[in-house]
Amino acid sequence: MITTEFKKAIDQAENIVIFTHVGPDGDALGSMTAMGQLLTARGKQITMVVDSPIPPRFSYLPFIDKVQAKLDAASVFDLIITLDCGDEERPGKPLKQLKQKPTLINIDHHVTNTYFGDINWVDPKATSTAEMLYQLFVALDVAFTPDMATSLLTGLVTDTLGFRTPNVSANTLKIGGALMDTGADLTIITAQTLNLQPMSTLRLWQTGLNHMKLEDGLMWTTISREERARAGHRGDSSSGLVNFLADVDRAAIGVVLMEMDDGEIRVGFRCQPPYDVSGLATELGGGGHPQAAGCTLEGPLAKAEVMLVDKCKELISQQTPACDNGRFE
Ligand SMILES: [Mn+2]
Repeated sequence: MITTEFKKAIDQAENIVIFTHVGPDGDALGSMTAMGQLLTARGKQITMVVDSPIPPRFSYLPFIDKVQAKLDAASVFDLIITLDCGDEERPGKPLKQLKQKPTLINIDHHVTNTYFGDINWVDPKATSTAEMLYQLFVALDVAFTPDMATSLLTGLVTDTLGFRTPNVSANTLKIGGALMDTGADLTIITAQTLNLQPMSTLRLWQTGLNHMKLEDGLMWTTISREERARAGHRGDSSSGLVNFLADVDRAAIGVVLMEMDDGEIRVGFRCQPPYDVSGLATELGGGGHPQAAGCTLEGPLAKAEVMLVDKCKELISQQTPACDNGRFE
């Protein structure tokens, strides 16, 4: 852990800017608002910046109304903290727009992290950046508040899909229990972040499920720019569709290719162990976790699809255990 370096860096700083990744999820926003609360409690001036719209479902998060979409032109900071960002592109434009670059602390759990900070703490075994922050806060002897617990439990719940992913350990549940004891409401967090869906998401799933295909263990679908617009979908992830595809009993890997307004193709990968999609996502310029990763490809959609289907089938044949040969016939 980076307890000593972290403490020294924040003690010396007055104006701290916190970034998380574009297309923020519950771990991104939960971690960011928890860190914002900690630093505010320590008397720091904080600025929280997310280069994307905040999904309305996260409106219950403490401090979420303080998150800005842009940097103020005159901003000067003496410390940068990035949370849940695997590389320095993930915070988007605002990080690049900073006039001077003070010390950057990179706290993240993506196995593909590029260690782009001055102080790096990367723990791919952690279920979430929020779980790492919980450990850091305990080490710093932080007096947890119900609001802090709400932010941290949000990160835990969303990155584990409600404590269901293979990396959930007894310790993850203990941390979840401790956060509930401090005042976080698991029912509200689960309902807001996992159950509640805008109608546009169901329309997107409808389109994606209509086009789904299964070949050689690969379950995939595509969504064109027009289809995405018709569904009224605004985010840059498939909002859980890719999980459905990967969870089909005959699938090894699930993939969604979604064409964005600028013609780029956002790709989400999911798989079950022993399959690992993080290497392929990294090779294609993206990153992520062994069982959940993503990348962005150039269009057109049909060309990206052909290339990706080939690569995924090859990966499945390489990673299929010898005793399972023929499993996907
Ligand atoms: Mn995360």
